[in-house]
Amino acid sequence: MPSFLRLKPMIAMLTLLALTFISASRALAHADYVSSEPPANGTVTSAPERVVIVFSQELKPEGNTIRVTDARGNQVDRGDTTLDRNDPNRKTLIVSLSPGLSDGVYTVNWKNASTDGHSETGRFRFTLSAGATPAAAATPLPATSGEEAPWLVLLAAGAGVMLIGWALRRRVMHQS
Ligand SMILES: [Cu+2]
Repeated sequence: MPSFLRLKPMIAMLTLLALTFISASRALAHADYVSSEPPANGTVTSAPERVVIVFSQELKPEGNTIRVTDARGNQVDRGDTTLDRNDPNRKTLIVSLSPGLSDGVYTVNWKNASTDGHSETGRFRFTLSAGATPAAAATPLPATSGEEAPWLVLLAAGAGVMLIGWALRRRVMHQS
């Protein structure tokens, strides 16, 4: 086999490895969703007066928006997204909601601007059900974000490294 052909799989694997680590560091360096009130995919039993979202990084004072809509797409927030002044780390956003929301499913779309110059977007839902027992919200699903969760990327990186190790071993065994 000509030597340049034997180099090809090696280059492909190194490229894959590089891309994996680049995407991993990118995901880890952004202001991602950490938690919220109401919680993502949770059910609340009384009309919330505001939506609060905590992120993983410090945010800029400008350029952040939380938009909350009802099931018909009508805006129910008051367009006053702001940093939570009670959070000295500046990782928390707040938007106030129209009073007296009725039962239903609400969608929260957020966009943030972190101090490292990056912007992230994401979305989650919560349900308002005045008759529901709080136990109904016992198993909230992970929130969806604009990017994969860091642990998912790290898992992919680990799998990639294992795959490369396995491929290299195969190559060595074929040569001997
Ligand atoms: Cu970033």
